[in-house]
Amino acid sequence: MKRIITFGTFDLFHVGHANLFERAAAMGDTLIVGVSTDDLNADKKGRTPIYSFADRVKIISSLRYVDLCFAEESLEKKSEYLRHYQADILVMGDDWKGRFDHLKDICDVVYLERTPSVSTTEIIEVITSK
Ligand code: C2G
Repeated sequence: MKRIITFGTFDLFHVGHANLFERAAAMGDTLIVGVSTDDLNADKKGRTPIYSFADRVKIISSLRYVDLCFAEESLEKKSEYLRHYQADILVMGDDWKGRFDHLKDICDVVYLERTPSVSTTEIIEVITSK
């Protein structure tokens, strides 16, 4: 039984997120998702997510690719999360390429190509410019 883990904010859930989950789920038997808290996202991106943590968890938990969600409270706690959830593979989009290579002593680390031409930031820009 292979356990796959991934992390992200997944704000304004879009097809890039779905493609990542689809490919990550196909790599193993169980897909576990660490969903960034509102505070962590504010730290990472300098803004509060449009969708609250509770709403993002509700959307992500309802996807057939996803078996389990938990709160990602800090980027620094990754090794703790990987051990706690007994992850075999950490999967991230390639905008994070190299950033988690130090975790390769705990599990495999794989970066998948991002889906081109879609991002939460761009969606916000398009909507606010209308
Ligand atoms: N993603 C993708 N294609 C896109 C947009 C996003 O494959 N067009 C992927 C990202 O590469 C990431 C995941 O979807 O792996 C979630 O994206 P974000 O919500 O932007 O995640 P981020 O806030 O960068 O959080 O611990 C790491 C993080 O918490 C990552």
